[in-house]
Amino acid sequence: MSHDHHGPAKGLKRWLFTTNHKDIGTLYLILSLVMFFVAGTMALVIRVELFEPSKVLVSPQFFNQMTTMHGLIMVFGVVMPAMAGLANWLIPLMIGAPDMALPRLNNWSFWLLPFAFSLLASTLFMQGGGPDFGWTFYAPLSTTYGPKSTDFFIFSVHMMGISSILAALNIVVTIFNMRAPEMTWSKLPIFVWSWLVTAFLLLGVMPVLAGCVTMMLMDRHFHTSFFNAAGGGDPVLFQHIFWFFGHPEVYILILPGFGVISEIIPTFSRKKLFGFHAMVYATVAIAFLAFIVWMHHMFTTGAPLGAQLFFMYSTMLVAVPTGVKIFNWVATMYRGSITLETPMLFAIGFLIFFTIGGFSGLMLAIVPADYQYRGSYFVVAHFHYVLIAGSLFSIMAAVYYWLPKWSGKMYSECLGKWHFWLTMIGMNVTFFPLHFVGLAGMPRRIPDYALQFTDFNQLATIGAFIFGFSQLLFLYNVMVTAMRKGQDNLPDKVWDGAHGLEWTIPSAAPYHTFETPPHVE
Ligand code: HEM
Ligand SMILES: [Cu+2]
Repeated sequence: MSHDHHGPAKGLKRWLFTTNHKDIGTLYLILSLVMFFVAGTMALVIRVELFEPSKVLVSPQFFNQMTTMHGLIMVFGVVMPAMAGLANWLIPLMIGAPDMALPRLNNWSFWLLPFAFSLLASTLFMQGGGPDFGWTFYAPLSTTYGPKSTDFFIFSVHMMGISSILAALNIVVTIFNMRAPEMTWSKLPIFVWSWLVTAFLLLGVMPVLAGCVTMMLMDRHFHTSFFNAAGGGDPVLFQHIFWFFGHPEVYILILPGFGVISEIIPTFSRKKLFGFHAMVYATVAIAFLAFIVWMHHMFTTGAPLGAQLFFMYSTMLVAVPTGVKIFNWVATMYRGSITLETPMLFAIGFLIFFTIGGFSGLMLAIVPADYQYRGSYFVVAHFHYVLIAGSLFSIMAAVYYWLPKWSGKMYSECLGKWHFWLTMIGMNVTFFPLHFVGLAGMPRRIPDYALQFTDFNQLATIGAFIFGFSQLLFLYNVMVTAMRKGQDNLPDKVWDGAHGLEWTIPSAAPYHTFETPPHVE
């Protein structure tokens, strides 16, 4: 029977109107890569300014705009879109579905983002400058004292929120309804499980963020006083609402990364993932705990002692399921036939540095000690270990791991290894010393500092440049691989230890896959 099999449309229209999960996955990943260099450049501006005390390059006000935009863009413009790109590419392939459940909605979820980020970036050119109140945009900095452009920031956050909610809905519906008939919950790949849990986190907290910025807008223009004590409100209310979103948000950035690592370590250890069910339960437990620890960001706002103790212990409890996961990853590697291709290097880098970030997290959970850490560079060092290792390393591991499947071509291992080692060295030279200047009392978000912090700050700045410029190797390697003509004749199963449905289809993955559901196992 003839069955007319149309490929992608040609030209710009293909990308604007596409409903194909692979195209949309690619779009997300490209957006993320572009924003990575934008936000990375901002980080380098910050680090140049901090090379020496007093003014080096930019005004204090611009410095504040840079720290704010760097954080906002890294979180919303780099990590979240990259994870969404992986979800789009991989979830249908891994569950044996022809596409996402709601393909047209999928196109809309993506295309909201370039508009949201263009709007956000344009605030830097507005009168009064862009957002300068930190990525946490605490009231009253963002309400009473925010620049005019804050309203555009609010609109931009609304658009990002809508995008995330729609994408999360799509992911949940796809996983529930589009699995191949024999794919039971206990056969669901661990990356898909991780994204399912993440999607519920998104659905739980993105509306809270939307509410938060809406209340800000009301306070700014419609004479409400949600966050204004003079009108009967309370700025601490802002922090409760923000962190009820903000803490789960950090797990939104990390859980899909856990899923990636749980796919890669078994492949390059040539063993099954140790403790699959425990891994799933641990993910769910982490997600649950994420909702009850938000106040650990607010220990110094004067909460009752009982509340402080509750949030201290509940925060420390997160170390239990996280410890289970780390134990299982190590147990998977134990006595495996390990090889160290680039994805595995990033996975092991993830394990080591995420563990360091986890331990500084435990330190931060201790209420009495928190009074020393609060607002210092110790916090900055902590969350960069968690985010660079937890999110960025797992995204990069994922790109190296699946790029041959996506493109049909193999990247350069040699360049990949250089990229890994320089990234790892750069990251540690940047952020390890910042633990110490933080403990010694150097405050974050301030363009100037006391003389005795100079040496470590210069080291950190050098590290940041090593880190930043080594990302050009990544860019080059990925671009050359993706754009090079022809194919490399790769087997379906690119990595000999790999498991899962995505390794049963040709490399490169054809434009349409699983039009009839595959047989599982
Ligand atoms: C080597 C790469 C990076 C460098 C050199 C860097 C550097 C910095 C610096 C210097 C700050 C300002 C700290 C302060 O003064 O408060 C900062 C803040 C921040 N960074 Fe990064 N960063 C990097 C990568 C990342 C990544 C990958 C993420 C997220 C995935 C990220 C998320 C943040 C956040 C959320 C803030 C807080 C912004 C705020 O306080 O409002 N950074 N970073
Ligand atoms: Cu938190």
